[in-house]
Amino acid sequence: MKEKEFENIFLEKSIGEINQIPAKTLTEIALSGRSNVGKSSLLNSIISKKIAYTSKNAGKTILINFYKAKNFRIADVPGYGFSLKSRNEKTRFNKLTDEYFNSKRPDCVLQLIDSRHDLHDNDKQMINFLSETKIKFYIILTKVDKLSNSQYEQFYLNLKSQISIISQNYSEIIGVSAKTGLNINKIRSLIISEAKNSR
Ligand SMILES: Nc1nc2c(ncn2[C@@H]2O[C@H](COP(=O)(O)OP(=O)(O)OP(=O)(O)O)[C@@H](O)[C@H]2O)c(=O)[nH]1
Ligand SMILES: [Mg+2]
Repeated sequence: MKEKEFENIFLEKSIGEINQIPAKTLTEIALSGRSNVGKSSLLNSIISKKIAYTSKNAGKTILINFYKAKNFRIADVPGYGFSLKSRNEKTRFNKLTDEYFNSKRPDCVLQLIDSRHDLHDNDKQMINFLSETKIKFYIILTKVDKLSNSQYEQFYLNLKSQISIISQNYSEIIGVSAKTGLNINKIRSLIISEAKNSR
C-alpha cells in the first residue's frame, strides 16, 4: 500500500526566507522546475489530495512549502524562469530558490520538464548544477497526456540526447501525467525508497 505512506502528509511550513527552514530531521525530496511545469499538480497526485495550490498562471508558488510525512519531507520549491512579478518579488523568490539548492539540503530532486517544450537555458543550468553538486536527481517529464504516443516517444529521445550532453548523472527519465495518473505510483515508490535509502 504505497498510498499509506502519503496518507498523513501535511503542510508543515511555508518559508519566504531561508533562515525559516525547518531542521533537517528527515529525508527531503525537492520538486524543481520552471514555473507552470506542474510541480504542485504532481504533488497533489502523489498524495491523492488537493493540498498544494495550482494555477494556470505561472509563479503561483512563491514560498518553499514543506510537506511532512512520517519518513520524509517533500519541498515544493518556487518555479524558476518566471518574469511577471514585480522586480522585488522576483528577486526575493529567485534568491530563496538559489539559497535552498545551494545549501545542498535535498537528498533527492525531482527535476520537472514540460513535455511540450524544449529544454530552456535555466533547465540546463539546473541539471548542470545538480550534476556538479552530486545531488541525486530524476528527470520527470510532465503533462504527457497532452502528447500522442509517437509525439512522446520523439520528445523523450530528443530530450534524452540533449540531457546527455549536459549530464550522465541522472537516475532515470520518467514521463508522468497528473491528469491521467500515468506513473504516479512509480514516483510514490521512488520517494519511499529514497526515504529508506538515506535514513
Ligand atoms: N493536462 C495536464 N495539465 C497539467 C498537468 N500538470 C499540471 N497541469 C496544469 O499546468 C498548470 C500549472 O500547474 P502547477 O502544478 O500549478 O505548476 P507549478 O509548477 O506548481 O507552477 P508554479 O507554482 O507557478 O511554479 C495548471 O493549469 C495545471 O492544471 C498534467 O499532468 N496534465
Ligand atoms: Mg506550484
